[in-house]
Amino acid sequence: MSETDLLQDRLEQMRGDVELALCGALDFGDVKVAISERLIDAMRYSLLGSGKRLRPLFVLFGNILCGGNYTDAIPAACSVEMVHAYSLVHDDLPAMDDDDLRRGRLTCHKRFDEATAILVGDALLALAFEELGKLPSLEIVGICCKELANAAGATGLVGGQMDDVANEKNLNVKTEKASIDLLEQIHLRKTGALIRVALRLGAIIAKATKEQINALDEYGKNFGLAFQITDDLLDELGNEKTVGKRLHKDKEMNKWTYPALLGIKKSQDEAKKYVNNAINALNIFDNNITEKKILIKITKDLIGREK
Ligand code: GRG
Repeated sequence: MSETDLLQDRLEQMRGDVELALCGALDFGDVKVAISERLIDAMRYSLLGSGKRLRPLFVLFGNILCGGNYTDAIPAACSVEMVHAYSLVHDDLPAMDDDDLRRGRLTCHKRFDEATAILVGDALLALAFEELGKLPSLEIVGICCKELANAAGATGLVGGQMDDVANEKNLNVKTEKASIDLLEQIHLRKTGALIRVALRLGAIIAKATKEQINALDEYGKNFGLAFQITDDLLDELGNEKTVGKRLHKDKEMNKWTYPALLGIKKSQDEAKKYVNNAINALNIFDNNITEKKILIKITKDLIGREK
């Protein structure tokens, strides 16, 4: 078997473990009160669709790179994916991006209805914190709850989304530099905060050193920006069927994106710069760790990704 196949196998094994744990977390088998079947169906529909599972995998990568064996980190992996899934469901609502397609099928509010979609997001966010309660010690549960709340709330995901929405409604384009700085600030929170916290949670559960956490944080920050720029490029250049959602919407809505502000070529160069920065941030970790090799491959593959 070639090294590439071995790395791919390992990645699929990790993804399989995440998938299994996510299914288990939505089993509700031992819950004694009656839960609305419609709510559970809609939660399963939104969480168990065909996502790439990037963020939960990052929890596991952060854990392994810092010496963990990733089993202990599985609940944290599920919790970050739950927050991500909630944010997608709410982002697709008519009051936000008003999208009909997500992950190649109808968005939650189109498949069910708006009220259900709002409640699915609320329930997934709450379940994310319940999931963290399964972590090995009360001290780790406490630290991870604080970290995730910070990343998900006004200082992170929600704050970034709020500025993005506000920006969209007030298109007073300033200088290119000022716009790029503002865009970067939005994406560091809207896209970057969850990616960073995923790596941090994995590391914290492995009882990582400050140096290890800082390195992963730097990796996450740069990966997040590269991920967002390539997401913007996909909206301009991608194939709707492969990406699984409606494209060319940013342009239609006159949204601030990297290609809109910098053009395609400069945006591609920026993405490459952040990919290189991300990979360099991993220098403190041993090159022989299989999962480091996988992480580097995932990072390089951002350039030219098709979904
Ligand atoms: C509603 C609080 C709130 C936040 C919404 C999710 C989001 C924030 C905005 C969606 C728009 C967008 C382009 C976000 C940045 C990139 C991103 C989060 C893409 C989707 O993540 P993937 O590609 O999706 O990892 P999958 O489906 O693979 O999980």
